[in-house]
Amino acid sequence: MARVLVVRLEQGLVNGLHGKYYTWKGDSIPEDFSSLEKLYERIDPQINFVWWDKPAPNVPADKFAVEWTGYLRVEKTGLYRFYIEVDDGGRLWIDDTLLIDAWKEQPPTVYHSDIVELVHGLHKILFRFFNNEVFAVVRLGWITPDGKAEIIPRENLVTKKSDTIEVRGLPDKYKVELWSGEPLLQATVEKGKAIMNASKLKEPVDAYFKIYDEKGELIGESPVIRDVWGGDVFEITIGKE
Ligand SMILES: [Ca+2]
Repeated sequence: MARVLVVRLEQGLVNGLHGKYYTWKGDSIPEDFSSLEKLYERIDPQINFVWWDKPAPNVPADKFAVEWTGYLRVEKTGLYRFYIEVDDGGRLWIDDTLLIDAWKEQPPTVYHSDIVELVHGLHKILFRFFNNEVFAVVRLGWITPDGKAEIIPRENLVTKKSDTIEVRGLPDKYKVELWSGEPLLQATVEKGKAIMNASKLKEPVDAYFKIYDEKGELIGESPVIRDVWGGDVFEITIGKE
């Protein structure tokens, strides 16, 4: 088999959380985010905001809601507490468990979660927030096992840049598969690029590529690449045997 050399040109895994900014109509506070109108998206490095006016371009200062998603990177296994400060309401889930439920109109108020044990690695975060009327405050912090209370640092928040993984450098009609024990994604090279739909990669994976020529013959496998995720761009070179 040929040697497959891989260079990562762009990293899909980025620090921060993916924020989706919505508005709603009517007098009741929003419950079902799927019914809200999405106005803006961006990566927020930390959740630590005081807004007297619009929270983001095109988003009104009143009646807006934000959903932040991504992962918490825990470096040390241990006991953690989370806290939020919100005006108006917020709800925090870690690993799909609702830890803080403060979904009401209120002046800036701090809420703490119960103590949770988190193991080293990535933990899913979902944080929802709404503001009914000016002004707005939203902060997301934690108390680490050594007792330090802080806004969660950007280094400890990760999300993905997009839902595609791109591979460059191979001849057209070659096929690329991404494997991690089993085939996860695949694409055929067209106009110098294989573009894989990576929306099903919910978290970063350690994975490798298998490369097939235009006849469908396996010609080589890459070394394992750490933390492959949506937004990654790779350049692959086929070396001599
Ligand atoms: Ca408010």
